[in-house]
Amino acid sequence: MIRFYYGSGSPFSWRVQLVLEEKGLAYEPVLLSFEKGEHKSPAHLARSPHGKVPALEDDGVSLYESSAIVEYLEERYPRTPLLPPDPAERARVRIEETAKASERLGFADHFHLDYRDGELPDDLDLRAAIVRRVRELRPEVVLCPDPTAVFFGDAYFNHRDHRVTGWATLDAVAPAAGNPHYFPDQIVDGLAVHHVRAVYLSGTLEPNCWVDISDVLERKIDALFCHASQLTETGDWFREFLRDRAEEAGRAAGVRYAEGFRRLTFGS
Ligand SMILES: N[C@@H](CCC(=O)N[C@@H](CS)C(=O)NCC(=O)O)C(=O)O
Repeated sequence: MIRFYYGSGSPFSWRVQLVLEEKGLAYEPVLLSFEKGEHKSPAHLARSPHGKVPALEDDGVSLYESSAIVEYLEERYPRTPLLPPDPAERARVRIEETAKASERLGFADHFHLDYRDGELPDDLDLRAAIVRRVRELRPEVVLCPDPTAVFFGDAYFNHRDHRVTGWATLDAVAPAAGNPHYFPDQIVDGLAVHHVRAVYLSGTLEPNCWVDISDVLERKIDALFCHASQLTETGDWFREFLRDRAEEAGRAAGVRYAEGFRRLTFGS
């Protein structure tokens, strides 16, 4: 029988517990009291050398670190996989999640460029695809990740796909979309050049503009939570963390909740 060591109110423990429940595995939960210091006892330190929860024992295997435990459970007990094993089915789940998020946000439309996770190349094809969308949709404002935001603190750096998306979108917006000498085949196809008025860069370390999101913060969080198969962090604490971040930006903007962007405006 699996033995699951956890602490009260511990989000890293929830992560493992959600997986145990989702996979329908039988397990014995063992609550360690933080107040009594049970997570620092010699017995627990033997399982989890940093004296943290969660930890898991299973058939002679002893593990700590929630993400390692989740990976172990997924591979050791594949009968109820967290995601469909078939890549096409997995892709379908992701597409459905995006559709749900888009609906929650009230988007008029959304589309996929069908690149695989972690494999987005900053090449001519990607720029051409974005330029084509810009020339078709003719937006006033384009939003994309800030590709210059690389290091967030000393424990996280920006995912490569985000950085590539940011650079490719910026290069597509200006000068490409507005210049007939870039991707002239699209002009031959009947598309006209388009000049975007502003780009808002999200996830930036250098915000110069704040948008009041007080009325829509919960909707934003709900939309994020629609991407369930992509989230390793779930639960109320994560919702609270997102609120805290918006509150911090709100202080800079003088409103309750805000989101900071680096805004670039072109022309007059
Ligand atoms: N990276 C670890 C983090 C575990 C962790 O920080 N656990 C917290 C509870 S959420 C803990 O045991 N804290 C007690 C302590 O650090 O003394 C994981 O993913 O399992």
